[in-house]
Amino acid sequence: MFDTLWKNVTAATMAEQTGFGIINKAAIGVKDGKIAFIGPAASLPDAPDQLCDYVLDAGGRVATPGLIDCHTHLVYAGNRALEFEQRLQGVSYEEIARAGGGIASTVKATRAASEDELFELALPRLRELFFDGTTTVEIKSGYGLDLESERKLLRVATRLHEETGFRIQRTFLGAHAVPSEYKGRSDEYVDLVCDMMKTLHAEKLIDAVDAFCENIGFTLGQTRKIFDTAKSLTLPLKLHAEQLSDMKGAELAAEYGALSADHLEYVSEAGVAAMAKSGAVAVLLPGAFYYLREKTLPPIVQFRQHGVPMAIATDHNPGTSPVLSPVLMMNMACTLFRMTPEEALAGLTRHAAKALGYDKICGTLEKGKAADIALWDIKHPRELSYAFGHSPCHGVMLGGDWHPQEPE
Ligand code: DI6
Ligand code: FE
Repeated sequence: MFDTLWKNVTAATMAEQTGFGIINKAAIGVKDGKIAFIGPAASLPDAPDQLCDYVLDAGGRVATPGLIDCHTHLVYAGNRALEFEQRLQGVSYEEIARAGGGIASTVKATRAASEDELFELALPRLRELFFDGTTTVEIKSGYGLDLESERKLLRVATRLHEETGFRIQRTFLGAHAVPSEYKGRSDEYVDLVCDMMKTLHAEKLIDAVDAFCENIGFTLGQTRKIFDTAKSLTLPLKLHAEQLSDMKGAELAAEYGALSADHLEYVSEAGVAAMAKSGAVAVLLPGAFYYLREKTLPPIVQFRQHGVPMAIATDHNPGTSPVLSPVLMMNMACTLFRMTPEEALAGLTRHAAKALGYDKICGTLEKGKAADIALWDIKHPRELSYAFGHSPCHGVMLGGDWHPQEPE
């Protein structure tokens, strides 16, 4: 009846708004890569051995939906450790960016790297996420900034999916920065971004479109132009908004029906209300907040009051968040943002799925959803936010295939 059957599971289904959706002494049956049964083992129609040839005793371990890292810049070359040192000596992120460092230095290294080199650099990063229970990752382009290089990044993201089976959303972030050859001609660069988008969309390399709306990035008007082009191609939208200042990006994202607005430290209550109305997810990025030693917190209480779903992601990138641990992000969401452990886990599962438009496919443990499941060496899901510095992940099921962290 099932391809795999887990028994003796503490299932944190995240399918309910409270109590982690816990089912104690649960069984999870998997068929054809999907969850075919989830509920108390006592309600199985027969003894486990009668229902399946491959029964795994989970020993009371906690199962959660496979984690979803819904905002990363995973494909790039080089690193920015030198810039990290400079920042410690008092130079700001904005000053470094304006002086041609920052994103531009990663663009230079990335343009120089071959597709194979970029793949070999990105694969171990993806594996680290996997060791932390991750099954779905969003990957943005944006360190190429010309047609050939942006294509290279999106092709690497495509290959990462093909060669690992990870669910990967490929987001075109041509509007990440104005490349040096377009210095002072940002409107012309925006035209190029729109052209690149059309070309790469026709090559089936884009699943969604993002832009960096910021005083060191792109203006509201330029973002609108990019969004109009994306809409004409029926591509889903997301936006880096209000990371360093209030540009009213959240309002724009809401107006265009974007899946999410991300960062949001400086969003106003009007922006929060607009997001609530449009149904956009607030993607919060505690790694970047921590790394930039930001003082202004995203307005968690307002998001709660207005009912805006909050997702959490690593924002993995070499400049402002060189982190590869979603579990650490759960801890930081609690310690830095004062979110609850349940909100933090919802942020990496149910709400992260919504931020990608994948909420029908994954993000909760429910019958009919993908069998993307993380199994943890813990007794209660709140422990995921509590401890950090090691991964309590015992193993991951990806589309029905079981991958133990250590050979069994
Ligand atoms: N916001 C960020 O935090 C990253 N990109 C963005 O738009 C930073 C990217 C970098 O510094 O390389
Ligand atoms: Fe980002």
